[in-house]
Amino acid sequence: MELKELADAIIAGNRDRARALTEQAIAAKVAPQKLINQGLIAGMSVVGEKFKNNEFYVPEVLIAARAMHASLDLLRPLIAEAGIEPVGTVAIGTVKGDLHDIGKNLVAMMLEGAGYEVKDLGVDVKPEQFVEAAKDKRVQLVALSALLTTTMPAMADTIKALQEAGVRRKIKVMIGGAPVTQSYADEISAAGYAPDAASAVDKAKELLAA
Ligand code: B1M
Repeated sequence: MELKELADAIIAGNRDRARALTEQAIAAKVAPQKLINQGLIAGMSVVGEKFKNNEFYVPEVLIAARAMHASLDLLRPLIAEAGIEPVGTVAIGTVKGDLHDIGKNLVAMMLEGAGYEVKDLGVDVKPEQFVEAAKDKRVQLVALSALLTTTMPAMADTIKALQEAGVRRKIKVMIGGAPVTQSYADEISAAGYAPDAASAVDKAKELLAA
């Protein structure tokens, strides 16, 4: 089976086709890892590029992510059975006091599409909840989202809490959200900043490779 067809179905956001192609591939005993790399990740990286270049907008990305999830849902039991390791584990959330989650969800979906295991902590996540999540030894990256200038200080508080709990050394912190900038990331000593969901995947790769 040509896995480009699966990637194309994801790019087109065609959930039924993505599901049918995945079922066919599973029946043909294509390795789940190959399906993930050459189908799901390949498709979602094109989606990410198109989003970055303003060829795709939020609705197209959400529809593509829905198709990706339809395929991933069929693959999950096989991945567990085969003991395939994710490329990394990320704990993500919108910081304390902030209820905006559309951008955070896009970042989470793109990371998942790139092969990361994502622990989504939701919205209004307190520093101590991030600390708790970071204690999980699989978590290598803590990703903080904020959409309000008034909640940006909660990013600094979270970094401080991670430091005080002694978990900062084993994880990297990435921040993002409309009012957030690279200079703010520098100011609060976050390891990385990304302006959009596709760049967040690039930044996660860069930080985890370092
Ligand atoms: Co609110 N809101 N909102 N809002 N809201 C904004 C953010 C605002 C700019 C509107 C405005 O005044 N023009 C303004 C903030 C002003 C400021 O602080 N500078 C604002 C305000 C003031 C408020 C309230 C205080 C309003 C009130 O009640 N008086 C209130 C606060 C509630 C709270 O959080 N405690 C509030 C509430 C809400 C709703 C609940 C109604 C709703 C949120 C629904 C939801 O998220 N489930 C809402 C919405 C929808 C918006 C706007 C219209 C859209 C935000 C959005 O989803 N954008 C927004 C105005 C606007 O942007 N036009 C606004 C689309 C999304 C894809 O973009 O989230 O930026 P974004 O995510 C991007 C990047 O930023 C980046 O990647 C994403 C994809 O490219 N990114 C990351 C995000 N997180 C990242 C993390 C990363 C890396 C990249 O690494 C970890």
